[in-house]
Parts: sequence; structure tokens; C-alpha cells
Amino acid sequence: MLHTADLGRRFKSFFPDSTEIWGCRVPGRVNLIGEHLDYNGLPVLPVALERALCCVFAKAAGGTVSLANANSMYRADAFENVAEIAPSPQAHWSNYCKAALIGLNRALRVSTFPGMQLLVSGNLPSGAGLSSSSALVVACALAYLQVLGVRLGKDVSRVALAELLAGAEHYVGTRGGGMDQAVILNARAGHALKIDFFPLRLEHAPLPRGCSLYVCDSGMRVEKSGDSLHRYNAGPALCRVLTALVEKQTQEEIDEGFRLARLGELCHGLLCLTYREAEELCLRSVPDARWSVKAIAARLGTAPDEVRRRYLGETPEPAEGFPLQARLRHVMTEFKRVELARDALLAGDTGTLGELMNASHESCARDYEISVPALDDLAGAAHDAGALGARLTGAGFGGATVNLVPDAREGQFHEHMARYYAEWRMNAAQCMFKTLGGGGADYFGVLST
Ligand code: NG1
Repeated sequence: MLHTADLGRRFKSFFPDSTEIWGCRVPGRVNLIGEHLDYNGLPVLPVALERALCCVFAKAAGGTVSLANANSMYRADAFENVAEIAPSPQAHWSNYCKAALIGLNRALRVSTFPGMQLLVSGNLPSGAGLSSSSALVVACALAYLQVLGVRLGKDVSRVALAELLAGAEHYVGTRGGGMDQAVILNARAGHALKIDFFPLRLEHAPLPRGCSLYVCDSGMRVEKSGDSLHRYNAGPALCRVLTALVEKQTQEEIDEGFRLARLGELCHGLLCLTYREAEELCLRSVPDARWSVKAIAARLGTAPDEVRRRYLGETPEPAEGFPLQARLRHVMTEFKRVELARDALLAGDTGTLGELMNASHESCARDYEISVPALDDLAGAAHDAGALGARLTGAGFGGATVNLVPDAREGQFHEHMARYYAEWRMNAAQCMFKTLGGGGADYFGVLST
């Protein structure tokens, strides 16, 4: 990662006419447990990383936003900051910046649109399930707030900004939840962050003593706004169908007028069910393992085309039907695991935490079907190396695992994983790192004038 002075010099080489240069540091995150729950309004337990994006920026004279990246894989780009900013081609990195600007322009009712120059650098791998995409959205948002003269934590709270940017990121095409933006903006060093949604509620839980967290990269890249877009969006789409089926059941059993926006609302709001009650209601709502579009439509009393339009979007229908029961089982059991993991963290019970992480990996693989052999093997290798818990982290389909390793076994863990990576002709020193839990995103002030 470039040092602050180098960043300033590098910035000047891209944008020689700039005067007051600012910077911000925005961490990535690893999710300890609670996968594909955030968009259901159910809790998650991520940890911010020490690895981060650094964004150096300055206000520009006109309305042009100019982007440069220290990583030459990402070509420089420029666009006009206007009321309706047109998207770049799908998966282009400038869309993450556009997402932030559009979100802030709308929320803050900006009417004259300033330009800015940004240089992005950092040591956060992209497509590794470590939230580099949301880190980029947050970095561009912090830069833009500074240019607008809006103070973070004073004029706009970190929680409000996280909620706003979670919605704004949908511009890139993925229908994710709000986990990443919330932890990136609100993390505390040395802590995991238990996040509840709608409205956002945060609880910092200290990471356990006597154990460390290791992130192990599978080397398989996941471009969520590119090749993996439809695979990722199938998760939220099937959860929308599940929500409609549970709503239907609740209307029949309790109240005709009942509306359910997300599965998470079962346990608070109007119904306030206990976990057991919610689980039983879910089981009654989805009695069959697999569902065709026709069967879903028949149950909801609507037309198949309406089911596709309202819930499924571009998600293709498998010949054997959608595995709705398995998806629901993951969501409900993972919800319970997050609550138990939070309790285990607070009690310093690393044995239980490890078991919950292992069960989460199983559930992600078997019921949510977001694992791949490379991630299963990596988690298996970590167990053999002495980890108490090992699981895929983030969206899945590739990316990284998170591993809970007792301090007394660190040496053995390193040796074993180095051998494992060597078998795949990969370098453990580049693929594996330890985190003690990083702090949230922040500015690092003026670089030069
Ligand atoms: P990553 O791992 O950064 O691709 C995605 C979503 C999260 C969450 C996880 C799965 C975005 C920006 N991020 O994270 O909201 O749903 O998958 O738990 O869409």
C-alpha cells in the first residue's frame, strides 16, 4: 500500500492542477457469521479489516468527476456529475463511484453538482468476498461529502450514511443488503459488529482472547456486478418468494391484512414471534422442498408471469423447481447461529463460536448452495491445520474463508496452510492474513495545498 506522501505525489502526477488534497481510509470486512441474511432484515456479525482502500481526492473546478486507480487493471475514467448520471458498462469500476454520487445527490437534494478528482489505491483484494466494492462506494461518498462541505458524524450520521449507501449500491445491479456499508462505517478496532437491520442497530462485541482470525483467499474471484451478478441476485429473489409465501400463510392463520416486507419482520414489529414460533410458521408456509413458478403462482393466487415480474426477475427456473425449503432452512438456522455466536463472543466461548462457524459453512454449502469445491477444500484444510472454526465468508461462489485459530496452534496452522497452498502453486504469504479487527472508515486530513 502506498504511504500518505507517495499518495499525494501520485495524485499530483494524475491531477497536476489540484490544490487542496484530502484523503480517506476505508476498510474491507470479513463476515464472521450470518451469510445472506442482511437483505432479509436478519442480523449479521462482521469484522472490519486492517486492509483498506485509500482514496485521495480534491475538488475540481467544473462538474467533471475524474477517477484514477493506482492499480493499472482499473483504467482512468471521467464523467459529468449531473442530475441523472448514466451508468458505465456493467461491472465497470466507475459505477461504484456513480452509485455514491447519485445516492448523495438525491438524499441531500444537491442542485449544483461539483466535480472532483479521485485516486484510489489500497491493499484490499477485489472479488475476494472482502467487500472491496462497498469500500469503494463508501470511499467515493466520503470524498464527495468533503467536497460538498457536509461533515460526517455532524451533518450526517455514520448510521444514516450506511443506510443510504446500502440502497445506493443497488445502482451497480446487485440487490445486496446493508451489512458491508454498516460495518465499514461503524466498526471499532478489536471488535466484531452485530448488526440488526430496518432500522440499523449496532452492538460492538470484543473479539475473543486466545484466538485469532485468519482470512484465507481461495484465489477464485467473484465479480458480483459482473459474471456472478445473476448467481448473487438469485439469493434475494428466492427470499422475496419465501417472504410472499410466509405472508400468505400468516394472512390465512392470523390476519387477512397482514403484510410482510422481509422475513426478519416475523420476530419484531406487529407479530413479534419467538424464534420457535417463526420457525414453525416458516415450515408450514413452505411444505414442499421444490417449487415451480406455476406452483408458487397457484399458492399465491396470481399468474406465473406476475411471480416472475414481482419476485424472480431474471432468475432462471431450474427444471426440478426452486429449492425453497432449503433456502429457508439456511436463513432461519443461520439467524439462530448469529444470535448464539454473539453470545459466545461476549462469553469468550471460542469452542462454541468455532462450532457455529463450521455449521454455518455446511448450511451455506448444502442449503444456500453458495460454496464451491475450492472453498470446501480450504475450510477442510483449515480444520486439519487446527482451526476451531472455518467457513466461507461473503457472497460465496469463490473468494475467501474466515478461520478461528487458537493462539497456541498458530505455528502449526501456518505450516499446514503453507503446504496446502504450495500444492496449488499458490503463495500462502500472499493468500492468507491475520486480522485483529480494524477500525471504521475515516478521513486522514489534508495532504498538501
Ligand atoms: P460481498 O461478500 O462483499 O460480495 C455480499 C453483499 C452483502 C451480503 C453478502 C452475503 C453487497 C454490496 N454485499 O457481500 O450485503 O448479502 O454478500 O452475506 O451486495
